[in-house]
Amino acid sequence: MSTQHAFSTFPSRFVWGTKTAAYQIEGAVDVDGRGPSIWDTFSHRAGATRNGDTGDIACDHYHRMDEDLDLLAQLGAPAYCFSIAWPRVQPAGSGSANQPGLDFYRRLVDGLLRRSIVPVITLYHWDLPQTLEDAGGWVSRDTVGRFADYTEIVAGALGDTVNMWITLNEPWCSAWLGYGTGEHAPGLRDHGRAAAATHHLLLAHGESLQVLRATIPNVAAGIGLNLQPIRPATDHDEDRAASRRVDGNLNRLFLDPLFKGVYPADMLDHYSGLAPGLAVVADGDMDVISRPIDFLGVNFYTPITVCSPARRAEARAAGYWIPEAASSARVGDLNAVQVLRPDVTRTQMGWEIEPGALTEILLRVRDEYGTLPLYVTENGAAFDDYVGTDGEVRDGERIQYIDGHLRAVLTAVAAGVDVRGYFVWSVLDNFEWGHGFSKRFGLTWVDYSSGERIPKASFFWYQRTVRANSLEP
Ligand code: GCO
Repeated sequence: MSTQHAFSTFPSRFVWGTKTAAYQIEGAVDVDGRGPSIWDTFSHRAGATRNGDTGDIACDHYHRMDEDLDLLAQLGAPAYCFSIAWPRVQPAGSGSANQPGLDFYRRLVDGLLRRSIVPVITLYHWDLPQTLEDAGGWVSRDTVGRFADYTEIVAGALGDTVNMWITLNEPWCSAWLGYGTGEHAPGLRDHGRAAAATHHLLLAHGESLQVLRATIPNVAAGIGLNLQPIRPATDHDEDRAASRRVDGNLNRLFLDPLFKGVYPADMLDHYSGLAPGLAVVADGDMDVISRPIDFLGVNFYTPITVCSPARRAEARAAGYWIPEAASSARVGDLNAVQVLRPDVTRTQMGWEIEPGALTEILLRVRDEYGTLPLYVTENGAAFDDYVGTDGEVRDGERIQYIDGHLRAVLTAVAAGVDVRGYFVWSVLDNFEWGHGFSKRFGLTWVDYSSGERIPKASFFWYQRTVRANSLEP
């Protein structure tokens, strides 16, 4: 499918935005009563992150908020999606609110509104209060109730001026990177716990949704999922079966419960022998999880191609490159190996660049899960940016990446998909989890030693694109 769509102008009410996350940009991890999160614990564990980087300071956004609000105003994108750090609001994950923590977000929202920028809140972007993890974290059903209580506090404090809410960002990452592969906090490697965490995260989403609707009249509430087309390296049954397993774990394990109220049969079977696994599902849970949402946030970066581990030689013969480290397609028990196409450009993350795959996933959601409004709530790329001798950051690759994916959005829109908006990940270079500060995704360069912000060429390109609501100059 061509991503070069005939039209280059976006729907008249298309929402242009950027996105960040608390632990990745705020810093100030022990300021104004904030308690420790699982990422504070994990990032300080030896070997957990590149160079031992932590979010202790990050972009120091907590202290540089006004400067960053002015940067957002200069960019001109009318929406900004940020996440609330749960441990700023409830330092131990339960009990009464930490008012200074809430006050920070009140100032942030008021600052956005004063600059005519629409605030969009993500309630959970992976920074679970450590105290709750000590009590079982997302493997424990109790955390579901704690998240509902936390939602009530934040919605009560900010719901008068914030209408668009995302309950969870990428629950797959929280569950499978956090409890399955150990790449993310809390750094556990137990697929049975990851499957149970999957369920409790989805349940927490459903309970949070109910609280949002009870607290905020006419709220627009949704969830953000990382979705990717998963393709077999060849038409061989074993490769097709491997891609189906990865698709089941990454996409359908979340889409099916949310939109169909059931877990996919192949995944129930795949995880049936694990404990606690999906045995934690209780009567009524699936009704809670599948409560209707007002929009789905689609976080998209790259497609994945996989082969059966037994067919590595055939995959190589078919022209694929198999990185030695690719022992599995992110989750070991899926019995799949990710393969790369040598002729496809990759970002600094090693992610293949194929804008048409975004169109593919948007069409799939519409065709298989429903015609609800979609927002591309994350799309962006890391490249080897640098500041030139003239002080400029010329990131033409990022411009090309975003341009291509916006054209892919237009292709989906022209096919009748109700795509309402697009958020660049991210407005600032920031802490890229296990990669530390080694991967830069921002439209703005951040000098992590001085804190200086330098808008990159892509910042000004996006500024012009937003202003024109079009991709043509
Ligand atoms: C994610 C997270 C972001 C990442 C970004 C780049 O999708 O993993 O939402 O926190 O930083 O996507 O990986």
